[in-house]
Amino acid sequence: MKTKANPNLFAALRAAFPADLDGVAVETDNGLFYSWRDLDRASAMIANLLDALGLEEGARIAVQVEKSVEAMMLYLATLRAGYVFLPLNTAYQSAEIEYFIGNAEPAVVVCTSRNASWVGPIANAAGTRHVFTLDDDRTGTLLEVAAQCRDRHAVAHKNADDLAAILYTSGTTGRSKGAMLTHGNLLSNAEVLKDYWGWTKGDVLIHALPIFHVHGLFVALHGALLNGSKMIWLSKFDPKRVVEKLPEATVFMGVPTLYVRLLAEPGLTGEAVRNMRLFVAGSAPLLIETFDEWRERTGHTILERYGMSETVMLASNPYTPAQGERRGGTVGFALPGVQLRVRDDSGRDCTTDEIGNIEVSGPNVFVGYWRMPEKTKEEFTADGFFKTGDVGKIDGRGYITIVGRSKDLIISGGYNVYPAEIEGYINELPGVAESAVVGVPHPDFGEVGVAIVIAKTGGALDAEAIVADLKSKLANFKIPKRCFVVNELPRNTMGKVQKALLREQHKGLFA
Ligand code: MCA
Ligand code: AMP
Repeated sequence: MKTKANPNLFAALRAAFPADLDGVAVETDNGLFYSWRDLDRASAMIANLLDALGLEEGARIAVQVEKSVEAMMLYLATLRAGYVFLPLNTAYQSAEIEYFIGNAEPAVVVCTSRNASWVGPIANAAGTRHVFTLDDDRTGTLLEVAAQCRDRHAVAHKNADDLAAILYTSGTTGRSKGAMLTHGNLLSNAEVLKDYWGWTKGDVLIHALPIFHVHGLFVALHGALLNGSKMIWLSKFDPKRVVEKLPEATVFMGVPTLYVRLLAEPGLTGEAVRNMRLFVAGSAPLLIETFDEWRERTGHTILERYGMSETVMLASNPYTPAQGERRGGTVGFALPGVQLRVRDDSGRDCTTDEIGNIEVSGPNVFVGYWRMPEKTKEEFTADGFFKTGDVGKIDGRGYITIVGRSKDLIISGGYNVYPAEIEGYINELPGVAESAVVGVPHPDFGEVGVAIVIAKTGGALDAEAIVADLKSKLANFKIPKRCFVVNELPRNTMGKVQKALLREQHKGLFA
C-alpha cells in the first residue's frame, strides 16, 4: 500500500531539493556558500534542539533576529519539527514586542544578543521557558546548543490544517491580530505560484527582502526552495549589489520601493538583466510610472501581484502571453483555486468595472486570528469569504484593479502602518487633545504618514518633541515623516475627522 505523503510544508520543500545535495543552495553577500546538504543538516540539528525541549503540540517559536541564512534555517527547522513560527519585524521596540509575546505566549523566543537584555525579561514575564540568541554572524546560543544535536531528523507528521505560522497584522482599531496560517495554506499557495510563474530548472532568485513578512518569508523563499533553486541572499536590500548580481540571476521579487531605488542605478541596463526571466512586484501599489520606466530601461515587464498576510497570494498578472498581457496598474487575475469577488456594502455582487469590497475564499485563506474568535467572525461573510478591506473592481477580461482601502491603513515602503495605532500613542502624550495620522504620496516609500495634532486648550506643543517621543517607543518605519500642530481638524457634519481632506491638504509635501 502506498503511504500518503506528509502534508508538512517542510516535507514538500525538502522533497524538492536537487538530487545533488552538494550543489549551492544559497550564496550570501559576504561570500559564504551553503549547500543543500547544509540546509538539510542544519535544519535537522535545530529541529532536534526544539524537540529536545519537550514543547507542547502547537508551541509557538517567536523570532526577532536580523536576516541570515541561519535565521532561515530556524524557520525551516520549526516547520520540520512541527511547531509554529512567529516572525517579528526587527524594527519593533519593547512595547510592541511585549504585546506580541504576551499575546502569542511563545514557548521559545529567539532574539539577537544585542536585544537579549530587554527581550529576555519580556519573554520570562510572559512565561516563555526558553530564550536563545541568534546573530547574523553565525553566533548565538541557539547555534551553540544546536551544534550538539544530531544532524538527522525525521520530519514531523502534520495535517494540512495544522498551524505552521502566525503573522501579526495591525488592526484598524485595537491591537494587532495574529493571522494563523496552516501548512495547507502555505503549501497550496507555493505550488500554485510555482506553476503560475513558470519556475523552471536553473532559475536563480535574488532574495533581497526581509524574512519576517509574507513577501520574503513565503513568496520568495518557498518559490526558490520548492523549485530547488539557488538563492543569492542579500542580508539587506542594496540596489548596487542587486544590479551587480542581476547577470547571475533569473528571478527578482520586491516591493515597489525596491524598483524605484533600482531605477536610480545607472548600472540597471538591458545588458545587466540579460539572463533575467521574471521581475515580481507586490505588497503595495506599483506606480504606473515605475512600471513603464522599468520596461523602457530593461525591456522587462514587471509582473504585479496582490496578497495579504491572511491569505498569502490572491491574484497575479499573467506570466505567459497566452494567458494575457501584464497590465500596469492592475494586479491581474485571481490565482487558480482562489475565488475573488467584488461586492457592495449591502452584499450585492458588483457588475463589471463597478467598484466595491474585495472578498476572497480558497485553500490559501487563513483559519482565523489567534485567540480572537469574535474578530475572526467579523472578518468573514456568512458564506465564508474573507473581507480583505481592499476596494477594487474587475474588468470584462477578469483583470483586478485595487483602487483603495476601506481599512485606514498606510503602506509605506511595503510595511503597514495603522494610523489608529500611531494616533493612540500621540493622544497619550501630555498636552495633546487629539490627532490624526494620514498617508500622503512619497517618491521613495510610495506613501508615508503625516501627523496632525491639536493641543489641549491653552497649551502649546512642540512637533519635534512629539516625533522624538514616538521614536523612543515605536518601530522606526511607523514614525510620521512630518508632524504639524494645528488649531483644529476638519470634520464632517457627524463630527468625524475628514481624513480625505487632510490627505488632500498635505499631498504635495514630498512631491
Ligand atoms: C525604512 N524607513 C522607512 C521604511 N523603511 N520609513 C518608512 N517606510 C519604510 N518602509 C526609514 C527608517 O525609519 C529610517 O528612518 C530610514 O528609513 C533608514 O532605515 P533603514 O532600515 O536603513 O532603511 P532601508 O534599509 O533603506 O529600508 C527601506 C526598505 C525597507 C528596503 C524599502 O523598508 C524594506 O525592506 N521594505 C520591504 C518591506 C516588505 O518586505 N514588505 C512585505 C510585506 P530614520 O533614520 O529617520 O529612523 S508582505 C505583504 O505586504 C503582503 C502579504 C504582500 O502582498 O506581499
Ligand atoms: P499585509 O496584510 O500586511 O500583508 O498587507 C496586505 C495589504 O497590502 C493588502 O490588503 C493590500 O492593501 C496591500 N497590497 C498587497 N499587494 C498589493 C498590490 N500589488 N497593490 C496594492 N496593494 C497591495
